[in-house]
Amino acid sequence: MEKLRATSSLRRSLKSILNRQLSSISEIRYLNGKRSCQPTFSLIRDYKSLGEANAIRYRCFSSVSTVVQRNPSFSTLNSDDISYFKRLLGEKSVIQDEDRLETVNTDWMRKYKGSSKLLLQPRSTEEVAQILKYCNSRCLAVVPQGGNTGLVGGSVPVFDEVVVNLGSMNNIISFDKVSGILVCEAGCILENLISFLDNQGFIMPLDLGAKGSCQIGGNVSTNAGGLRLVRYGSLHGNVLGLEAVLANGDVLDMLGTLRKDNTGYDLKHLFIGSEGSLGIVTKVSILTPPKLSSVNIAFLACRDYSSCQKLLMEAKRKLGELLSAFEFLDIQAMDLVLNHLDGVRNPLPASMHNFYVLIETTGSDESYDREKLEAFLLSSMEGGLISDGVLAQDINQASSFWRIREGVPEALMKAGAVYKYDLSLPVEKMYDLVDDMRTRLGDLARVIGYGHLGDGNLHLNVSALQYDDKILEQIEPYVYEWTSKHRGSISAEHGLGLMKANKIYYSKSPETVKTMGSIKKLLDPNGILNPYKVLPHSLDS
Ligand code: FAD
Ligand code: 2HG
Ligand code: ZN
Repeated sequence: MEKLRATSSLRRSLKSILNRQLSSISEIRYLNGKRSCQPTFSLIRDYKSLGEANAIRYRCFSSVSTVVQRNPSFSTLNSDDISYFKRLLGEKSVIQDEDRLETVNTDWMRKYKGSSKLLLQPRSTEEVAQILKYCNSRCLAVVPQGGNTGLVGGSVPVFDEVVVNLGSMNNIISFDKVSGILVCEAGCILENLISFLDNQGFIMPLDLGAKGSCQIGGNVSTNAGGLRLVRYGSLHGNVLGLEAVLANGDVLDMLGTLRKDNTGYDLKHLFIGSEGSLGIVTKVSILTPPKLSSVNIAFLACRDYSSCQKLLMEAKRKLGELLSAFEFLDIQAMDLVLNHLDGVRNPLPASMHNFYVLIETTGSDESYDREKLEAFLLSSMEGGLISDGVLAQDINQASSFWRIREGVPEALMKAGAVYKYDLSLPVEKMYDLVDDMRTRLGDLARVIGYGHLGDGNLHLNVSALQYDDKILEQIEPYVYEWTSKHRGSISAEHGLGLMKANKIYYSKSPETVKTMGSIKKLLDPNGILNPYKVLPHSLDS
């Protein structure tokens, strides 16, 4: 009797959900190009100098043991270097202005800060090649930089490395409507590519909250995952070719546009995800899927994590090829967003729920897609997996749902200090770590769990009013050991950067790391490219 009553109330609830369904498909066509979460730069921190000229100049809040010495074999800039770069690039592209340097020396989180005295803005591959050739001959260290939205301290200098920002190389080279292959320069901002493709009837196979600032070269160099990976897979599959400049200035033209090409080693993969440590990516060729007309977004509440997990299994089985995003956030993440972001409200206002799931479907047949989604929602409600939910009825509502999910990093920044962990874990174990961390930290800090559930990627964030070593000691190495014990990855999508260069062994065997070191040595014998990042510092000696 109890069960029957519950079922009929769930049916009523579902009916009201479905009544609120997207009324016009055409309204939502431009959804993906429009939803945008510009990174904020409002949080300023005090950086404590460690004092020694050759030790790291700033306080690194991310890892207890990250203390780096400047590599003594690197030269320091002199006036001849500046004159050379001015002759090569022209005065305007050689920047020594303090305010601009402050921006490129500081990362998005305001957590890592270098002290570079020089920013170079090349406009062509040839200029990049000349810069690197010169830097290599002078043993000047270089940091390749895109939109500087990286979250692991990889995009900013550690000491006085020269910053080479690709922002001026932002041309679209070609787009083939038949194959959907886009070829562009590395400095194109992701959101601009999304808008360009939207007009052509295509979409980018990746999308992320930082799209307004990040560049495709940065995306490729970090092998960024984001919100669509569950549907379109990783950039290792979507990037068909690229052009990269090695440390000695050699240009590797691997800018193929072929789906199939088995001629020898596929070296482009070395540059996808190597975070600027092997070369500077200057051009990219990428396969883009057609834009489909029927997009639906459901914002759902679940009682517990186990329901989220079962809902994912059901979504994969019942929505199949339509599923284009499956994201989750816990009540603590929702609470942060509601408290720190203006104009954001919970679309399920009756009461707070423990977990929220955002599901997006994308297809080409409106009535078929809706039927499938309705059947899925109905059975999930009857099965008790969903406790409440709403379907976006127009583009504004759809954007407001995405704003909640994409707004979490920004809300975390506004809340104060944040320790970020980006983990791949078996889905059934994932939230146990969040619970464990809550027990370990008690009142010391808030623990927030959210992320790309569809890809088994947890974003574990620990939020506190200020950075405190007592907090960090409770988190590390516990989180890394926990992840390693479950054969997870300590970097699902953000990379290793400076933050996790010395932690690589938690996810990779010594032999694998040694081979990576040999590749680095081969391609960059002087180690000038993004030093102190990605690989453990012990390999440098
Ligand atoms: P940067 O931050 O400038 O650089 C990142 C790394 O790539 C550095 O090591 C840099 O040296 C190297 N690099 C940059 N350009 C080049 C180049 N042309 N050649 C060689 N090396 C280069 N990441 C995800 O994976 N998924 C997400 O969902 C996601 N969401 C985010 C949301 C927000 C709000 C923010 C702030 C960040 C998010 N990120 C996410 C992290 C970040 O946006 C990505 O890593 C992005 O791909 C970085 O691109 P970028 O152009 O900003 O690169
Ligand atoms: C996201 O998915 C980003 O929103 C940022 O990858 C994750 O803030 C984070 O930890
Ligand atoms: Zn993410």
